[in-house]
Amino acid sequence: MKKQFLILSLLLTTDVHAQNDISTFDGTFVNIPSVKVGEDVYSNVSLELLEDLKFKVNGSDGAIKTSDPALAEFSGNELLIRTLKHQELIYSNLILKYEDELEFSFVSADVPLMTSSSSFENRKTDIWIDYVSVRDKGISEEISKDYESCICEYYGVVYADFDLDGDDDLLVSTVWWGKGNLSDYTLENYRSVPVEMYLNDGLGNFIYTEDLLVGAPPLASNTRKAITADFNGDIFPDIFLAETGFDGSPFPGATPTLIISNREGRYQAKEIDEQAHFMHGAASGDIDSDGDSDIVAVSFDGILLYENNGIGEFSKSKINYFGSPSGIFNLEVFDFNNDSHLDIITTGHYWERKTEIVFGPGFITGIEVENSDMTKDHVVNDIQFADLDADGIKEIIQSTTGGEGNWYGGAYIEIIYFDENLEQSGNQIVYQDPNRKGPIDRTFPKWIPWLKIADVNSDGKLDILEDDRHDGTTLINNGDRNFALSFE
Ligand SMILES: [Ca+2]
Ligand SMILES: [Ca+2]
Ligand SMILES: [Ca+2]
Ligand SMILES: [Ca+2]
Repeated sequence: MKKQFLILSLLLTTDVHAQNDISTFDGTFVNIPSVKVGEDVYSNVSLELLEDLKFKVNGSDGAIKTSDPALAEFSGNELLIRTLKHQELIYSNLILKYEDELEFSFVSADVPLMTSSSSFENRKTDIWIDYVSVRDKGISEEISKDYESCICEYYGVVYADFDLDGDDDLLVSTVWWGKGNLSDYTLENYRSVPVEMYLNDGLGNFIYTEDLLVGAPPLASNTRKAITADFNGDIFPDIFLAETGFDGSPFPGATPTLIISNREGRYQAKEIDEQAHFMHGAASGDIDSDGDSDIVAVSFDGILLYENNGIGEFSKSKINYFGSPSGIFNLEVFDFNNDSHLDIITTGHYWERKTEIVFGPGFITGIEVENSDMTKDHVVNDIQFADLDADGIKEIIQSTTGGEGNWYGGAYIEIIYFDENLEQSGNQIVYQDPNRKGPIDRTFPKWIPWLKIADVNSDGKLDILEDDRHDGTTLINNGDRNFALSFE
């Protein structure tokens, strides 16, 4: 009888979680769907607001023994409520101190940085850092030692407020190239590399941590792009890694990795696709306008859509418009024509396939983007969208480098202008250095994998930066389409 009751409670509790897995405050009552107390988890704990920010326990649906993570935790002295929704506001890390007779007093709370469903929007951050120096030397040396490689080249960089304390933290996913001269880069030697998470201490320092991970850091197989959005709708930002796997014949691919939060804000790798793909880029956004963040990815097997069911479970299909993905290596998801439907912008080996803007929600029509003569034989590494000249129309800002015959030689930044009818109206090369072809140990400037658009000198005009401050290419926007080059 007792056992049956337990199973029943478990079912009921699970059901409650699925429907409403966030703590809420309606102005009088705090409802917490799950509170961990020792080895028990209480469901639907209700606290009533008294005067002077004091709360009194109003009741609960009872407790079950479970090791499942919970949304809040009571230590005996303090109640930690990890996230709390009050009308449209979200609070995090609320601490209530236990007084007596089931009463608590409010101590503190944070306001987290909010995560958009658009991974492109989530690239924006106040942080501008040197990728090389931010990494913990001890950690990177330790990892590198095991892997006989410097593991100092990385394209997978995500800024997100993982601990919900109001500042952007960092996740980096490096690439294993063996000794770096490719002499030992074989399928037999090839290694996946653990991701590294760093928490912002609020003073500009990034502290390596494994505390927010369940178990050992997830391994990633040649991450070519990392994106962030809250895929399971629990406020905690999640991560998706577009991985190519071994970057050589026979291009076996890798299964893409989702690193997703649980109720305690701890992260775990989850496979969302059992098929291996050579995946070189990805972006997320609410493609089907049902409120959650879907993932679009570039792979040798086509342009893939992973449609989210709202709790971070995905079903895969192919976007037929693109046909063969040949020549496509990166993409963004962005509402380029401003009709409130997200569009997919693909790019890569420009000489094989031009950059295309394909319009949502149908993805049956698109337009091609013309590069300037100088960059027609280039690899387009990154595309950004911003209104730099303040005419109300967004430009494409792209980073390019050498293609066939001069692979990854040189660094170029180009702006592509459009008129109000979305007709392309001009191209402007604002930076070019054909000699940037640094080695993977970063002792000499290399091509530019990622751009950053930000008002770096606080004059109200958006500037163009290299996302990695290590080489620090900076184009200060002086207005009237004039840019002044410097290096930070
Ligand atoms: Ca943070
Ligand atoms: Ca999440
Ligand atoms: Ca969706
Ligand atoms: Ca659109």
